[in-house]
Amino acid sequence: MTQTFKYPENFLWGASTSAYQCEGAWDEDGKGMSVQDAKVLPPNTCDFKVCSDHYHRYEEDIKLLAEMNAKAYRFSIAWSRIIPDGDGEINPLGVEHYHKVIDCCIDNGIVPIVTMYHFDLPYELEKKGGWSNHDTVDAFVKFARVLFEEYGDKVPYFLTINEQNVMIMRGSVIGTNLRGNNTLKDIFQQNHHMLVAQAKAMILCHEIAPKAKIGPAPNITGVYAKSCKPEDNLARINAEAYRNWLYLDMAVFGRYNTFFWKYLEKHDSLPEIREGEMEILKQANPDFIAMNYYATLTMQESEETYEDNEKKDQQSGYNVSGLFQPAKNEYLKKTPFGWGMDPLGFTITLRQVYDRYQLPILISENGIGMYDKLEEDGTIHDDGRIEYYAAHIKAMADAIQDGVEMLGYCPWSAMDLISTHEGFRKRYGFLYVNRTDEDLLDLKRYKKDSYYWFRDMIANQGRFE
Ligand code: BGP
Repeated sequence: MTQTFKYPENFLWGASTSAYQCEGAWDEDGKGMSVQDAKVLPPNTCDFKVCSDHYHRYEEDIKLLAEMNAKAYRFSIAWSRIIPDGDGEINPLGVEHYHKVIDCCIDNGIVPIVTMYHFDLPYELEKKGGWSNHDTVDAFVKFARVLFEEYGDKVPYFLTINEQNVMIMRGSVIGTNLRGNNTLKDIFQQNHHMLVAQAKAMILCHEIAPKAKIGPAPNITGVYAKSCKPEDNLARINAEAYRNWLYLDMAVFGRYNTFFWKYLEKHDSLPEIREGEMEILKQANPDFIAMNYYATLTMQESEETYEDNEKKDQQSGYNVSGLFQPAKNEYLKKTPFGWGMDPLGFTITLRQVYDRYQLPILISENGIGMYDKLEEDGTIHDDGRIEYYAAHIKAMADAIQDGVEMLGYCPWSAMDLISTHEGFRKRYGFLYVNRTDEDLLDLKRYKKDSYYWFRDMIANQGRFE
C-alpha cells in the first residue's frame, strides 16, 4: 500500500450473514418452511431451528457491529418469513421484523445491505418443482415487489441471488435442490429461470425504488491452468466460462456466454426461453457487482480416466468431462477445513471481473472457517483469521490501486453461524457465539481477537501494521 493510498470515501467496511444460517426462529411469527428446514442434514451437524438466535438478538448483534466500527451489515431476508408459502399471502409479522432490523442498522449508523435470496427457497415452491417451474420466476418477482415497496427507501443496496452459480453447480450439497440428480437440461433450465427472475427484479427495483442500487451476488474465483500446456490453458478458460462468466455475462450484458451456449447446444440441453425474455435480460442493468471470494481454482485438461473423488462443496474443484478437471495447486496453503487460501488470487480475480464488466465491486463474502476456542477468561485467539484478513485486505488495496472500483468489503461472517454443510463447529465470525452442534449452551456473544483487530483497522482508515 503506498503512503498516499486512501480507500474511496464511504467505503463500506462491514460483515455478512444469511437468514437461514443465523436467525433461528424457524417457525416463529408465521414463517413458512424453507428448503433448508426440510433438507436431510449432513452427519453430525445441527439443524437450523435456533442457529445463532439472531432473530431474537439482532439488536445486540447490530450494536456489537457498530462498536466494531462497521459501516455496513449485509444480511438476507428469509423469503418464507415474508411470504410463507412463497407466492401467496404476505405475512405482516415477517415484514415488520425486517423493518426493525433495517431501522436498527440505520439507528446505529450502519448501512443495511440486503440479500434478497440466500439459499432458502420456500419449501412450498420446491414442492411444486422449485426453479424448474417457471412459476417460481413470478413468485420471486412478487417477493421482490414487497421488498422494494417496503424497504426500498431505506435500503441503499440490494443483492439479488446469493451464489446462483453455486446453487446450480452444488445444489445437492448445500441443500438448495432437494429433488437431486437433475439432467443437464433441467439444471440449466433452473439457471435460466433464476436469471430471468433476477433481471425482472433489477428492472423492478429501478422502477419502484429509484434510490436503491441492485446487483447480482455470485461466488467468483479466478482459475489457474495447472501448467502452461495449451490444453490446460483451454481447460482454464472453459472453467472460467462455466463457473464465472456464464452468470455475470448474463447479469451485466444480458447475453449468454457464447462458449457456454454452444456447450449446452452440443449436449441438447438448451433452456427453453419464453417470448420477450431475452429483451428483459438485456434491460436489467445492474448498478454494481457483489461477489463472494474465498480462493482460486486450478484446472487441467480433462482426462477420460479421471475419477471424481473430490470433496464436493462451494470451493472444491468441479469436474466437467471433456471441458476441465480440478488439479492441485501446491503453492497455496489450506484453511483448517481444507479450502485454499489465495490473497494474490483475490487481486487477480478482482482485476479480471472489473476489466470485463467495468462495474463497481462489493465484496459480500470472504473469510476463513476455523475451530475457534473460547478460553476460560472469555477471550478467543483467532490469529489465523487476522492473518487471513490482513492478507486479503492488502490484496484488495492492491486491486484498488490497480484501478478496480470497489464499494466495500463485507467478510463472512459477522457472528458464528451454521455452515452450509459442516455445522456449527466451522466458525467464521468476528463474534463468537457460545453453542456447539450438540448443545445450545447460553448463545452468549464474545468478541474474538479478530473483532478488535478489524475494529482498529477500520478506525485507522483500512491501515494496519
Ligand atoms: C458461501 C455461502 C455462505 C457461507 C460460506 C461459507 O458459499 O454463500 O452461505 O456459508 O460460503 O461456506 P461454508 O458454510 O460451507 O463453510
